Amino acid sequence: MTADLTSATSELLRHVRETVEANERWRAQTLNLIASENVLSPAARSVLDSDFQHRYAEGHPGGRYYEGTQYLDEIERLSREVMQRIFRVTWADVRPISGTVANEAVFSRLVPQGATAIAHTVATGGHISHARIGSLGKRTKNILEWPMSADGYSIDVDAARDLIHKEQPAIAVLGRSLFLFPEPVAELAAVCAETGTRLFYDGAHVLGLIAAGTFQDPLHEGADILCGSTHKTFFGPQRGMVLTTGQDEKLNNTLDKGVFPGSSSNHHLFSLPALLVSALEVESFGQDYARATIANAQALGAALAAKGFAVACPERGYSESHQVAVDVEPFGGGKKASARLCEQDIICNMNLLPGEPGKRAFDPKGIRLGVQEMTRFGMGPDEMEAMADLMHGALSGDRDVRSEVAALRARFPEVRYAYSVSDLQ
Ligand code: DSN
Repeated sequence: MTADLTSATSELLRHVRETVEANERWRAQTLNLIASENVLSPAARSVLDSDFQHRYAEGHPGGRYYEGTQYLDEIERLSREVMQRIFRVTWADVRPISGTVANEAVFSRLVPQGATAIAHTVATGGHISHARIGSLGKRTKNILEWPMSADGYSIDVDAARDLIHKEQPAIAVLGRSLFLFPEPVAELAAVCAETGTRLFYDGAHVLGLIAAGTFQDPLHEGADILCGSTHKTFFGPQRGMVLTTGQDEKLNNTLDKGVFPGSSSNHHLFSLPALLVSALEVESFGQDYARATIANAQALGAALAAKGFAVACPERGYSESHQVAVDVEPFGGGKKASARLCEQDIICNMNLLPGEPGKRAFDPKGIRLGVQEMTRFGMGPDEMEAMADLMHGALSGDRDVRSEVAALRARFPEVRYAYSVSDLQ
């Protein structure tokens, strides 16, 4: 039966569909370099839309507050098991619905009101949930800044040890959103153990690299807790996770309550099967993918530098992650440059660079580039070089590069490092 719609409603309905389709078409002809995104494989997408969309499942498999959850219980149990295997631990909570919600579960239980914390500022790459105006800031405004190396991209370990010793913070927050190099986890773990400081690692950006063992292994280097989102270098659906080694049962129980009822009730069940399929893909293909991603970031950094761009950390090989940071002040700053690139179908974001005041967030010097999505479509170092040339063309003159961008992108239509839909038959 067709509803008797007013013409305005029917026009609006058509507009909804057309807008979704227009985005799909446009995305397929762009180069996406947003460092916090990625794409699902068709296999993972094939289980994304199901009856789980309609259901509730608070609690744990086998211990729910609702009946009818036996099939979801199976998926959740398996998801937990696979994550524990991938991260070589015995405790994982896959229920947080995002990285920030996972962080909230931790901060809300482990940071007493008004306690001392240490974290990165947004300018040195810290996530907004680590800031005074974010999740951590709801617990305490007493957030000290990590002392940094001269280039601003690494923690000054000796100064950080002294700071922890002197201030004895309740929590020390590592991990960032602008994240080029590993954190000194092992170097800080001993002093944190002495001062009773919880060493927390926000691995949202680099979770897929951690899973692959190609970046660092925070929990086995001494961090107490690892949180992350599951849709960046870990190429699953948009969700979050909390992990520990599993050895500290009291900590596990505290975090469990932080997740539920602390920061979520129902947990967007529809996306859990897609997370499970993606996690199995990470297990099968994650190492090759992570190596290719890091090599691509280094290749893009070098190619941009060869074109005259001020890429961060040339003497350190530009990056050991999926990201590259570029000072684009000569092109009018991050806001203007990222807008111009987007007009030309190259999508990235403006970003504060170390040393900039937080109030410049809407007009910073830099842009942040992430190669993880284009790597998933199979691009390699040659394409990074082509991309650098297109960016140079778009920013340094009037060259309209849209058709060249579309031609490059069209050569890589399929998601790689993935199962096919028929593998689920
Ligand atoms: N802050 C977002 C980013 O890094 O893009 C993720 O939450």
